[in-house]
Amino acid sequence: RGSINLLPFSAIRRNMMRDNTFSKKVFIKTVSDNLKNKYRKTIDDATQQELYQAVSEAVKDVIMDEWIATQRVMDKDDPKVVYYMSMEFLMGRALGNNLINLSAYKEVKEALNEIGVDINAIEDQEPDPALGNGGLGRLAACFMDSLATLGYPAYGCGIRYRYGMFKQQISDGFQIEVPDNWLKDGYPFELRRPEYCYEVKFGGYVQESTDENGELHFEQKDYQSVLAVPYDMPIVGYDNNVVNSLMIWDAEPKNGFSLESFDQGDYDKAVEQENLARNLVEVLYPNDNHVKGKELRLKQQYFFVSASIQRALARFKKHHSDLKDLPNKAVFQMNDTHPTVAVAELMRILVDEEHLSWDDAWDITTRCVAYTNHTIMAEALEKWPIEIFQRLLPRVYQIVDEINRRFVMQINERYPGNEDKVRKMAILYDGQVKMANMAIVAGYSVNGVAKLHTEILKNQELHDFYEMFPEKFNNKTNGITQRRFLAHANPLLADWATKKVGAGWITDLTMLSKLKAYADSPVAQQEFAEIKRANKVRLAKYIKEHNGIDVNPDSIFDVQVKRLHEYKRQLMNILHVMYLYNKIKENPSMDFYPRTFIFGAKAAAGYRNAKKTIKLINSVADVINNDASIDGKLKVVFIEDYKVSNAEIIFAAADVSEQISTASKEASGTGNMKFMLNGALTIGTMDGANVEMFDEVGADNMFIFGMSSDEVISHENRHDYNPVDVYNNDAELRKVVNQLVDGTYSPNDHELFRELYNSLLNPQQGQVADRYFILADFRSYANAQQKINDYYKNKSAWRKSALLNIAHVGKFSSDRTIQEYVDDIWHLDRITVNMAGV
Ligand code: GPW
Repeated sequence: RGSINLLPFSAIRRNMMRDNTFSKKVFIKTVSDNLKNKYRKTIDDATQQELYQAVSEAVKDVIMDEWIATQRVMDKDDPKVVYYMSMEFLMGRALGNNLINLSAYKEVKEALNEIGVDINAIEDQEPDPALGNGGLGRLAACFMDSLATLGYPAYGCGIRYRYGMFKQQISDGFQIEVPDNWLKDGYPFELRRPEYCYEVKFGGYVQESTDENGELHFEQKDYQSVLAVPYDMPIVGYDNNVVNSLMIWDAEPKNGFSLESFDQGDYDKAVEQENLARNLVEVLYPNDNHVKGKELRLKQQYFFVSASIQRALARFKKHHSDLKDLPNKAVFQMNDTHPTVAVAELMRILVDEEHLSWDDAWDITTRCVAYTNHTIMAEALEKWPIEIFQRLLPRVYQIVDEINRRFVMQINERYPGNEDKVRKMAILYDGQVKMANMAIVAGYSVNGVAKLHTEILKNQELHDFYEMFPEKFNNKTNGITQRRFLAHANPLLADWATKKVGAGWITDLTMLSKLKAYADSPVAQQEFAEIKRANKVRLAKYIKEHNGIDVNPDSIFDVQVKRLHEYKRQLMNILHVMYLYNKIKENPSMDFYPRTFIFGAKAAAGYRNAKKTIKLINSVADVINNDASIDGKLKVVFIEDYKVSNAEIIFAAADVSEQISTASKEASGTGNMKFMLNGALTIGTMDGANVEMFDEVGADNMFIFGMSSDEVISHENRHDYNPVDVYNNDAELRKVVNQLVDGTYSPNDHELFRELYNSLLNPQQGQVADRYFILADFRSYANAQQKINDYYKNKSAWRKSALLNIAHVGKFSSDRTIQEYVDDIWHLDRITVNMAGV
């Protein structure tokens, strides 16, 4: 990369902050200088990708000044820092969001306009850094945004996967996974930091020795190691000069591949070590709410955790010599159990490398780590075979073993002779390392992500732990960032809200409650309707371009976008579409408001039922969309490659938000909040954060249906649910279920959807029939959908409800969530970054 002189733009931007003038001329000059220096091109002959790079470099220059200033404050003030440790950060595109948070989006958009460049087209050049699967990874990204905006010192710690979430192509209705080479053109918003490299060791054995003072030492021998190299991404706070860092780790071979090893006869070992570095961060595991005990996954976990802790301790040591002060300066928040090896790694470093006693090390560790649980799904519980764990991390395993030994003693003290308690709570049991148990035992805080979820943790899933450590348990209901999901995603609605209630909502979402005053206003309702329609036209255009399907922007846009999972019940949604189609065919003049059912979802590559559901949705779409006899009343669209960037377009355009998980299964959900923020009405179960949305917005403005979580859980405990009874007693539902296997949607292969049929009625070995209560909830769902049909016809009532949803969304900002984490768990102080004189 050549050196680029970018000073003019940043200087001008700072002038802009002073006298409110933005020099488009200087900005354009910066962009054209960048094009010249980077590509030997002018604006006229640059490609869109080159323009994107040049614009991003210009923006990065501004960010750099604030980033330097923020790091300087952190160095000087030495505040307590949160290290948010997560296997996933689903960031979405950076350029547009950074411009929003620099409060420079409009100015840059206009400047680009003047040279005939469309900012949307430039933004579309950026790949989505998709270093995450779904909700959990996106939550981490929203948290980073809120931390910076609230001015809290924070590092995100994660992995720089060379391939993020796969790109989804739909071919003949089937999902095909295509590698996502997001780094191929170079990513402008990352900074390689080779000066903060660390070694991470795998395998070998532990050598014990005694020194002259009679003290025991443990040393890992004959290991393979890789070099962890961090790349920092700037996290720009909203209009406050604060720029935090996301550190994502790349793996490099320690010495490169050297002939030296060959000479020593260690050729094989050198090859292995080289391959380890190459494979380690190659790809994100594409599973959501499901783990497979793959050795490479554990390697990834230890790799980023060890490197992050080493960097955190190095930072700490710049200011401190006594590690007992660590809990006052650092907290490690573990995003689910994926980084839980942090507990043992921190212990290892404190005991083996810093020579603290076990008790001192344990005291420090247990005041530095905290754990967030994101699911009660059994298949998402991480358990590693001891054999793998011990072979890969021999010294870390010894430490886990000792943590376990001491904890089991504690259990026995409290519950003498109660082997059941040991069975359920021990960290090592049945040949397995149970990561959640270690996270709870070591963590000083254990939190769920919505009220209902936390209650289920306390009363069911983690009840034994709750009984032992009630003080650890707390709730932190999830939230989302309004900067991305309103300011950036929906500029029309954002501007409208600002006109009505001022711009305060950008950093205080509860300000939108002032919109209540407009809910009954015919003018406001009309304005809202026009904005919603414009956003529907925008999505219709996207669908036309990507799917070739014409959709009617005056139909109800009914949307379910999220990972494909049986508990999320996309199958129930499409069965209901099939049901509606049957009804319209039987009675073409029935009362029916035109509806477009929109789906977007990626299925884990090996998840058969999920993939079949995608095929079913596409097959149903083919039949319905091509049936001229229904007069376009019903359309079905499957949006290919659902990701953060198209999510922004989709949320803005939705009328109806489908949040239909089996009650008790969706820990929180966050898409539900993004729809609400954009004025969609929710049809949903009393699950996850839906419950709290209902508390905020009220029964009149939401469509609730289905079994409660208590009902679901008691059926599960009593094993007394029989879907065949439901099937036998509901002729219309029976017809729909039969259509899965009678060729209606698969004329060439009647067996194509047999597995889905079987999952409902005819469980295969080891399965439970209709595990997610689709048939049980179907009628109640159909009734709620009927209510939507009727309600939408009353334009004024619908728009009023939509406005009330927006007005009551305040609680669901991740700013509120982060403030609660800070108050109850992290105890951080805000920093202020002043750019005057820079
Ligand atoms: F299984 N979530 C997710 F708990 O997106 F680890 N992926 C996951 O692997 C897990 C949870 C895990 C989601 C929850 O399903 C969702 O309900 C929640 O809103 C989100 O995490 C953020 O808390």
